[in-house]
Amino acid sequence: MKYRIGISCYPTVGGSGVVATELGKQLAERGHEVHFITSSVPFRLERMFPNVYYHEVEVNQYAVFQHPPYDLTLASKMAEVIDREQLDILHVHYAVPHAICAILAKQMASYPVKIVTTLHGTDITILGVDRSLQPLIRFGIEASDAVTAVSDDLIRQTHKLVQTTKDITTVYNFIDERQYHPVNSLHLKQEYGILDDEAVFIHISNFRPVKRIGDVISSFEIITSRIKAKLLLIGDGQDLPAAREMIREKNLEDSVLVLGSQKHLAELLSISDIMLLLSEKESFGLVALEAMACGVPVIGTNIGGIPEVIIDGESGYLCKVGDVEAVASRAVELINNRSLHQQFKEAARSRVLEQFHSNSIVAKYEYVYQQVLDRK
Ligand code: GMT
Repeated sequence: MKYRIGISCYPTVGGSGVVATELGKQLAERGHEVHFITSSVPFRLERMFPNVYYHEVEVNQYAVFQHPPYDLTLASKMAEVIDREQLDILHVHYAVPHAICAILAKQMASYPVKIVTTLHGTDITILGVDRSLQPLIRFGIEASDAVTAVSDDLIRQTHKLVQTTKDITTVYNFIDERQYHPVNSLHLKQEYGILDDEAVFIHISNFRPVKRIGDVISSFEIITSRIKAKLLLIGDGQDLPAAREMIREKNLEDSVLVLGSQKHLAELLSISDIMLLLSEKESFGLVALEAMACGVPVIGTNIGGIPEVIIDGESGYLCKVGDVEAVASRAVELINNRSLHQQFKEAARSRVLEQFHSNSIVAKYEYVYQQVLDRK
């Protein structure tokens, strides 16, 4: 069956926006008609794709409103698109605000659309602890026709924090394998002044406090006292100035390359030996999957959904949050054991292709759509 599917997400850089956009692109490739309803063109929608349409949510400021009414404008746009395009499914990413907007839109529209909500983590583990938002999140989840979450751990967290018994299905994240695979980008090493005998560590994030950038730098400080290494920091966010300060204080300016937001991640990952993902909250860790797809083992924290992505001792290592000594020891051990490192690289890539392949993940979403549409 081919469906007409509306997708709403935050279109800016961020895991949930990336997953929503990649899903839309893959659904369109499989013959579905996909309508993005977002405040700007999703950043991964970098060119025209057949079967993909974009409906802009234009938020105007009126003197009567104290704040620009994004949620209301979105709901109204959703209702318009549901009826005009006769959407079978409105797939929203985030319980708040997007599921709430979708529920409102469904009430306004005449066409019998079904709402599928995907929880990504930030909407639950950060907003879900805010008592003033809890009832709203619970309502968004319970009034959706189907709810998916990006890890089993996120389902447990949702049931606990939001106090709902709603049936939620795990649908793991995926990457586009055509984009994330090992590439020959050795020239970058020369351009960045990375020597042949230096191990390359990489961290990619939005530099929010949950990512614990301080732990990444502290682990690297220990690592670089034991082996020759460079650290690539990719991304931008509120903790980047503090990270720069820490790098300066620790005299690591020559070995930490702060590269800011970058587009060609497969090239940067392909020159990296190990990724560090030391977050205190992480419902999945899409960057870990991107790294693994490029053959990069990941040392991550044993929290949230990370243990569902990285198999400890096979495709990377898991350490306690804040245990920078353990992270450094594991990293040095892996770099010093070339054959083990090679084994981890292969295991990381195989894991992505076997457990998180886009074909099987997108098929799971199609199955969720089919189930809600079959349910009258
Ligand atoms: O990690 C972030 O801060 C961005 C955030 C988002 O909402 O875009 O990412 C969340 O969703 C991603 C895609 O499902 C997951 O891979 C991330 O683990 C999750 N972030 C957190 O749970 C902190």
